[in-house]
This record gives sequence, C-alpha cells and structure tokens, in this order.
Amino acid sequence: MRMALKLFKMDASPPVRAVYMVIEALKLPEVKYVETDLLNDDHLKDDFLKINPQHTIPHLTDGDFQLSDSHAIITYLINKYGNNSDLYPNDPQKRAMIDQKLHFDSGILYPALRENDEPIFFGTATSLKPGGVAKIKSAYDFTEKFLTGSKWLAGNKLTLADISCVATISTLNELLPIDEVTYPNICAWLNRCEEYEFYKKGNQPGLLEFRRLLKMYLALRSVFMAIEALELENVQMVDVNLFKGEHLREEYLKVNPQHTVPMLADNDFYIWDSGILFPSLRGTVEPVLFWGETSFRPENLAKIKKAYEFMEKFLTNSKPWLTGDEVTLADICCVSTLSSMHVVLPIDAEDYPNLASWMKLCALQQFYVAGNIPGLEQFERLVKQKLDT
Ligand SMILES: N[C@@H](CCC(=O)N[C@@H](CS)C(=O)NCC(=O)O)C(=O)O
Repeated sequence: MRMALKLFKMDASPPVRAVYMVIEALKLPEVKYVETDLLNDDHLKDDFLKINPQHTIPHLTDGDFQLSDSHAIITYLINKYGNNSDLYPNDPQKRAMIDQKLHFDSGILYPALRENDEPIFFGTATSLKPGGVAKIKSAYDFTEKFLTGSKWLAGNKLTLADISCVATISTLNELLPIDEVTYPNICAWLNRCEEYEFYKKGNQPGLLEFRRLLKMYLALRSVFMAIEALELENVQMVDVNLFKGEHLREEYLKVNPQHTVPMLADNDFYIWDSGILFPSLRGTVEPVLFWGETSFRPENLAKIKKAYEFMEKFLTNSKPWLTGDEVTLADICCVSTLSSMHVVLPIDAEDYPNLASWMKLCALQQFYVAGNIPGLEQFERLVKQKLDT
C-alpha cells in the first residue's frame, strides 16, 4: 500500500493529538507533518484556505483527497488503513456507540474547551468565566456517568471513542483540574489511557506544549497590556525558549533564580513575578481540609520544597530581610504563607539555613506575634484535626 499522507498540525491542539494517537496505534509509516501555527495565523494563509476553507487543524491530505475534522480523519484512517481494527469495529451497534461518543466530543467536550481557551489564546482573558466553567463541569458530569460500571467509553474495549475524548479531556484538565473525589471514574479512565504507548507518544508531548502555552499566555498577557496602556515604546522582546532550557542558563538564573517568564530588565534592574508560595500551600492543604484526604500528597509536598528552595536562594544576599536591610511588605506577606507551610512540612534549618533564620527573625517581631500567631494556631489545629480523622 503506497501512502502519501500529509497532516497539517500543531502539537498543542487536542484534535490534532487524537489523530497522532491513531497514527501511533495503527503504526502508520511515513506521514508527513506540516506545522500550522495558529498563533502565527498560518491557518489563515491562502494556500491553506484553498484546501480547507474552514481553516481548522487537523487537516489530512491523502494524495489528492482533502479531509478536515479529527473525527472524520480518524475514522477514515481506520477504514482505509485499519485492517478491521478493534478501535472501530464493523459491527453496526458497536460502531454506533463509538460514533455517539465521537459526536459527544464534537458537540459537548470540544466546544467547552474552545469556549474557555480561545479567549485566552486569541483574546485578552486571564481567567475562566463562570459560564465556561459550568460547561466544563457539565461535560465532566456526563463523562463520569458514561464511565460508571464501564472501563471504556464505548463498551469493554478501548476504541476511537476513548482516543478522541481523552485528547480533549486531558486538555480540559489543564484548564479545570478534574477532582478525584467528584470524578473517580474519569480519573481512573485517564490513568488507564495514560498507560498506552500511543498516548505517551501521541498525546503527552502536545499536552505539555498546551500547558506551557497556557501558562505563558496567562502570565504574559497582563504585561503586554500594561506596556500598551502606558504606551511604552522601544520595549525589546526577548524570546526565552523554555523547551531548550534557555531559562535555566547561568546568566538567566543569576538575575532570576526563579527562572520564570515574563521577566523585565530595566538596565540593571530585573523584575519578575510568579505566584509560587500561596498556590503550593493551597494545593497541598485543600485535599485534606476540604476533600476528605487524610495525608498530604507527595507531589504537593515536593512543590512546597521547591518553594523553600527558592526562598533559600532569595535570602542568600547577606541581608536580613527579603528585599534588603529593612523589613517590608514582602516579608510580612511571605511569612504568613511560609509559617503555614511550616505546619505542613517543617522547615529544616540544615537544609534551608537562611530561610530558617529569617523565619526566626520574623517570629520575633510584634506584627508577627499579634497578627500571625492566633490565626496560625487555628490553622494548625484544623490541619491536625483533619489528618487525625
Ligand atoms: N471539530 C474539529 C475542531 C478543529 C478545531 O477547531 N481546531 C482548532 C485548533 S484546536 C483550530 O483549527 N482553530 C482555528 C480556527 O478555527 O480558525 C476537529 O475535531 O478537528
């Protein structure tokens, strides 16, 4: 069989990843990939519009045959190259159940994703709107029900239904994390899907790319808007390729040990901002305080350790306080979070000497004694009580 398959793609796109997974599952050789960067408007260029007036990716070319829409593409690939694959069996009822879930992806899951991520990538949104969140939750509710008493979305075998929906649901999970307690079936199903080689090769890399873009757009957009609002001219934009580890190079770490983007350099003055402390505390205690878990998850404790490491570096400046010789709002703000973190994961003075002595210094201040201790003690009691139950 001579193939001349060409796929117009961008790795972060969920429907593109559904096609990748099928290509992997069928082990189709020699597919040619054409990068189509939506963020660069590649899909609106004349050549692409000629073959796909709807300007969506994925788009497949098989010789002279042109086909868009991931659901149409994956069923076509199985029909033509699948050798009666179990992913899309010929039995009319089995096939109908799979088709139903493909339409569920097209009609419910994917629109919920698009409504939420488009305003971030192509508009100015920096958070999800309540209406958008409600659509995602409703999509999760349906999926949870479909998976009650069934390992897979269309019967007792993995099929195209799972491949198509997992590309979208794993991406929705980046926008609105799927809570294990409310959605145990979805979480177990996601874990099952993640075990497959086609998922690891076809979905995981693009999902990470989606996560990177999402974070970058959320963080960068506010800075871009401020630059516009202040009508600042001559701002030089420097691309920092996180995948190539450019943020981990020595010269970058020297000025920004937290190695984040965006970072502004104003001559010798470097400034960046990335919420680390409170999100890692909240992420760790929330499952225990509100979701009935009885121990802290190791992956969350690892985030707290990372936060301690950053603090240790910030305090390696032979100055007693976070921003110099004087106590400032920076110390007050950070110590309220760090003292709570210390309840969850005690700060070891051997590992973090600077951090431990800064904590001691803070604890001696009147503002700490009067303003922090009563609430901190209450927090400690609450955490202990939940861990004991
Ligand atoms: N139902 C389509 C959705 C395709 C789609 O909307 N893809 C997005 C990227 S994830 C796109 O191409 N957006 C650009 C546009 O619509 O102009 C499918 O499954 O392929």
